[in-house]
Amino acid sequence: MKNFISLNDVNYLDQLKNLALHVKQNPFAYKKYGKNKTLGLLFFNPSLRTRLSTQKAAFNIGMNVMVMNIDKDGWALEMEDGTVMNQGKQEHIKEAAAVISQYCDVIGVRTFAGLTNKEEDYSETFLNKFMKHSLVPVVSLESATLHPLQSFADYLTIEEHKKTNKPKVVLTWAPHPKALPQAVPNSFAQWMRATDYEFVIANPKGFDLSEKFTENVTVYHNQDEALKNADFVYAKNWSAYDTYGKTTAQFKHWKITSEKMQLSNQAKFMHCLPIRRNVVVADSVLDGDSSLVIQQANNRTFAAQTVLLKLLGYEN
Ligand code: SN0
Repeated sequence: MKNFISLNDVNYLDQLKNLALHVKQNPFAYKKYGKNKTLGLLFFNPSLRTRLSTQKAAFNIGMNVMVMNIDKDGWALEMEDGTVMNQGKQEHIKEAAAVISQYCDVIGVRTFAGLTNKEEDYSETFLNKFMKHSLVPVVSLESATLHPLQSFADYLTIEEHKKTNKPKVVLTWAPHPKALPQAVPNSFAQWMRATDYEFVIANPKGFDLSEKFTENVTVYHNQDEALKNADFVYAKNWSAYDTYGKTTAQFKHWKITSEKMQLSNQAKFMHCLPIRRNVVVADSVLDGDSSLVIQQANNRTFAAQTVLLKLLGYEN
């Protein structure tokens, strides 16, 4: 695997899943593959799970890790070629990416969507520029449009908890006080479409995701209808794609409550975290037996460990 920025970097999903399940049972069996290798993690945005689980994954295979909150501790990076750099930005991405590449064998980068310029976000301007100048494999720690490590962990969690071969998985929009990126739902949709599951999306009118990620997926604008017979309910807020970055204070009734979960087939509740309690989901659901959010977060380690092994050239 050359880079891991999307499901498109995965050749055989079943093989990747089997490796992850083996890694989860034998986390320290691959120690020799990361020996004397260094992982650099660059964060332009906050992180809890991604940062810690990816570090832990690297430690499990014997890698060394360097972490940098590059937005706070680094120089401000210029992205444009040919700029006269006499303003606020001190360093060009060309030198930064090349220099960091010399210290690392794999580089992880987190860059959220700016949510102001759809073209720029959806062409993954920053990540592509970074990869162009990086000399080593790059793993996305959530980019403007995708969060593949999260989706891989979500997929593993569903595989572990499914009771039928073709469970019904519902991705539902949920309310939130802020405008959030579409990366988590885009990515989840991309991975779910690669499985045999029955996958549907529920969101209010005006909140449809980009068709690039939802082709052939049934989209309900009525949440109750979508939840019928669901085996997994994945809640997530996202801001509008069409009226880009817009959000709304309406649709409070899209919050996931115990009553809503009763419409399902005793579904498991999922969310990537962090989650706004009693806005996205009621305490009773999040604290109840059906919630898988902690298991999802645990699987982040094994998803990252599997991806790091593949980026280091491990063949299974
Ligand atoms: C990010 C998102 O993409 O939605 C990261 C999720 C893994 N979430 C947030 O930024 C939540 C921030 C908030 O205000 O609750």
